[in-house]
Amino acid sequence: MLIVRTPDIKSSDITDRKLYFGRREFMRTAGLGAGATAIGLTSSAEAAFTTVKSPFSTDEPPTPKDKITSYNNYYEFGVEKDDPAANAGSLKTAPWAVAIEGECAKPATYTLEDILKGVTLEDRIYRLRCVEAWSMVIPWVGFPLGDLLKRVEPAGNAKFVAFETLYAPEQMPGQRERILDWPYKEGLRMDEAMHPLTILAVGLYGDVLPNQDGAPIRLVVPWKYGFKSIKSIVKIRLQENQPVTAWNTATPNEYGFYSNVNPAVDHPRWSQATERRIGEFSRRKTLMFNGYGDQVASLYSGMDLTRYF
Ligand SMILES: Nc1nc2c(c(=O)[nH]1)N[C@H]1C(S)=C(S)[C@@H](COP(=O)(O)O)O[C@H]1N2
Ligand SMILES: [Mo]
Repeated sequence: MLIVRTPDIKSSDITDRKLYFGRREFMRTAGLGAGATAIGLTSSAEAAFTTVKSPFSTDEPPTPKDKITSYNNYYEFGVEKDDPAANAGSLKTAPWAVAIEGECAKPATYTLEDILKGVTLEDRIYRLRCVEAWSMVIPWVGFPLGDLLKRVEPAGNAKFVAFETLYAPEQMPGQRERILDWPYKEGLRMDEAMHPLTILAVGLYGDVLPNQDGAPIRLVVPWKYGFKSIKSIVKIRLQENQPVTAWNTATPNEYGFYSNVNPAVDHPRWSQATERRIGEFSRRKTLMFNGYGDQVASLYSGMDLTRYF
């Protein structure tokens, strides 16, 4: 077991008392406070999670935390990259519940605390490749989505999983405008959802997930374009049919259901061959399946990879 401690809390992290105590409350109710207390909380250092390392992590250097938390796509809080960090403070992340419904033996609404009870949280350092041709390396804290899905006992006809973000226009200014068909929706095929690389993240850099990164719980599917990794999830539905997704509905010729990272298939308006790694000067070559082909290519054998953008 590896105890992750945040090395130093900046004054900007502790000045907002509401956020600070909100976070403490989350840790306590999620049953995470015990470990934190055991190693001794002080006002200058604080452990948010106890985590284990994962063999799925990349050893590439993580993108600095200030970049990961200030350069975001979260259209519920505005369409500019710095809008989510500026506006997502209005999102109320506690209490939080996720309804899991549809084709399963034990549909249930789980509180965040229920979801995390008995779960081993892992450090998963993954590449994130946005469809806009920029990328980061993000040290997530999370656990396999498949472990949660197994708890509801999926039925044989559960072929897909649909996800929805919270719909709360009073908290999410972007939802007061018709940018997308709210709430944000995404989906995976069942085998993609059960794949060990697919995680639900609740933290990054060993700390509680910042609101702008999808607090309190978001999907991360590292071999697909970033828009598949839906934030602030309140609903998960097991279903027989392929789910309707927000970006595919908005612009079907630009954003497909599969959206596996593929340098050989260009976006209608730009090349996907290279990417800008945030914090680096020169561009990198984009890798097939974002470099996760060894683990996931077999999921798509027999599919025409030039079509499933
Ligand atoms: N609900 C919701 N989820 C979302 C988005 C969004 O606008 N709304 N943007 C997506 C896109 S395009 C990307 S690249 C990633 C960005 O995640 P990050 O801001 O944590 O890096 O979130 C994805 N999840
Ligand atoms: Mo994206």
